[in-house]
Amino acid sequence: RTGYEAWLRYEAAQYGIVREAYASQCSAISALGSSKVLVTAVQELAEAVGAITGQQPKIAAPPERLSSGVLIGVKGMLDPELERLTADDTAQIGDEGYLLRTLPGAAGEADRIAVVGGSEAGALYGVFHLIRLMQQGEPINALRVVEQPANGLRMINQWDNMDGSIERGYAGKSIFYREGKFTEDFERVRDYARLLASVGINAIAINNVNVHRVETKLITEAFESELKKAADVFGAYGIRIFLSVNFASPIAVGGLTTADPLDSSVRSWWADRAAVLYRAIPEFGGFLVKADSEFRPGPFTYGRDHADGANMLAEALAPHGGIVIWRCFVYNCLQDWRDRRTDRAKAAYDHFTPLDGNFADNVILQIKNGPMDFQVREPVSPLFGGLSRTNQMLELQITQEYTGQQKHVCYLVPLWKEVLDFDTHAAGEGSTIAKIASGAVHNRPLGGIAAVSNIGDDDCWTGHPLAQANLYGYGRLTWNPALPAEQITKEWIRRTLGGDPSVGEVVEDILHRSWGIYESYTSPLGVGWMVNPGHHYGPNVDGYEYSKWGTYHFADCHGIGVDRTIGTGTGYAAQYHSPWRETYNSAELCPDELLLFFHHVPYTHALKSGKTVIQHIYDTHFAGAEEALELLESWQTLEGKLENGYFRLAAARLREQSEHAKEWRDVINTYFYRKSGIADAYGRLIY
Ligand code: BDP
Repeated sequence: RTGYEAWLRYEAAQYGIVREAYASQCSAISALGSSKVLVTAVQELAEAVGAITGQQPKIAAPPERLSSGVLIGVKGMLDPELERLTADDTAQIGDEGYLLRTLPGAAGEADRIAVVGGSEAGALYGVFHLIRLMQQGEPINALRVVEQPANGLRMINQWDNMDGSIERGYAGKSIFYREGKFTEDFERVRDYARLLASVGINAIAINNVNVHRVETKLITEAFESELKKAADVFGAYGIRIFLSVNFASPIAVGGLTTADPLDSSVRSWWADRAAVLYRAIPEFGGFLVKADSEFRPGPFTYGRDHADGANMLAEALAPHGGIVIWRCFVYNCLQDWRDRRTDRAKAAYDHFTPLDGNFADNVILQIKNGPMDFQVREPVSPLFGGLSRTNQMLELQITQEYTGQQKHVCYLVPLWKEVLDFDTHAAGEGSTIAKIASGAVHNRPLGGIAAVSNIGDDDCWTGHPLAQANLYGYGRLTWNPALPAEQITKEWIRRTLGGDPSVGEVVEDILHRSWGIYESYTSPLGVGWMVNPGHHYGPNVDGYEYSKWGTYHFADCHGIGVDRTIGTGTGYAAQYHSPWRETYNSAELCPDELLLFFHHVPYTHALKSGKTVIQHIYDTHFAGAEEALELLESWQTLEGKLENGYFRLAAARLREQSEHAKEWRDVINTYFYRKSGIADAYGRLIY
């Protein structure tokens, strides 16, 4: 299956001398313990070493001790000698961290490699690090690596429905469900767990946040055995499972007449549910909740606020160590488009900042990166800067709902880096999103990053083979948000496509240009949307303009953009700390790429680049469509250098992208030419 192995594709090491070195350094593997995650770690390493070196390592059965080879264990549970030799380093690792260290072997023996985790999962991450080094041909003879994840929760959200469909899925059907049931064959789920664990993911919500009728039953006994199975499969890779729950479950499956979070029968119903779930699955993670949003039920029905709702569930889960992840994607999706004072962008902040400090310690608020909805360009959600006494986590979207639906290549790592590095100034300089989400800025007990998955049962997992890089990069960033995008890209290429530098250069260039190119031929200057309603693919400038969703551009014959300033506009800019508030509030200071998100300006408004808004629109759309074609052309130079199926799959998508980019260009340029009546300075418009 083309692309199925993704970045865990093990080629024999290129040079004999390297192969030999790895083979002798990893000639044997032993685990100091026999728990299921350590067993996984041993198997994974053995498989990788076998494939990379051509020699199968010996696997020592515990408690047999090896005098050379790779020793895998958990800090505090090693033998006294190893404990002593690694103590300096392991003192620095917490729960999921690890140490990789070369230690001298016994007299006359070769060196040993110790992989010591702060927990079993930590040891597994250490093993995957070692594998990563070998896939890249790096030396492993003098290792001293100490790693600790920046985020406690490194999570994936599946938007899978039990009928087998995936909301916003662009890579086939669910690998989890078919026709209202769990799949019988968990092999593919296991392979997914491997991919996720290999980049450090430790949590997964296995059903859509929009919980329909069948999925509501996931918390009942009806699915207990399948849930247990899923939990075991993921558990063997150190990943906890979560369920998205329906806030109205007490009514829908509990036979109660209310779901009021302050009602005692409701509270005890949820407590019983939690107890039953945890009896079956002691390592169950908890609940993910979308409430009072896009027609989902929630506490508002009962005149309660979201802290009441979240805390009620938190109380049910707390005795079992479970957590509630409560989404902040809450806004009025039935607004009056004629009323320019309402602003969807303000909603999350307005709903949640008054509740800061009211949430239980085992509640985390999950906040989308931007205030709207995963557009190609948005400012960072101001809610991150508006909460200091509440656990928060960042929500990203790997699935490319608004960024080309895995037909277009759009490498999102650079976008995510911008988000993570954004300094909110919430607690002075350095209050970046990365540090707020991890909990570091406000010293919060819980935090992390979640993202909507982009995989399905498609052979290559992600529809577009290059979209695998987004899943990979996402995982790497949850572990360490400070990793440079270029490093992530290089790693992914090397591991997935091998070491041919002429391939690497081309693919790296394609990935790194892709977000900018996509942005340039789609909606301009941060204004967003302009897509076909419903499925969200392809251009439709007024698709959402006169509808209730709160997603407008306000283009008329004079100008375009949303006035979100403090004086004349919706006042959204006031939700930011200085200096962003002033920066965004001023059309002169506002960065070009976000101008139309914050300001309504005439088409003749001069950007910092010196161009007018209208000429910028024309230029970027002409250039973007041309560059999309260049992506295809440069991919075509790889023919014969990649596995043929893989090559053709991506080529077909890039061809579709280049065609579709022309459609975007023409629809957008024509629309604005007609609206503005201003001709292109270079006479390229023929309509
Ligand atoms: C939007 C999607 C919709 C999701 C919603 C959400 O269009 O399918 O249900 O977000 O995040 O991006 O809940």
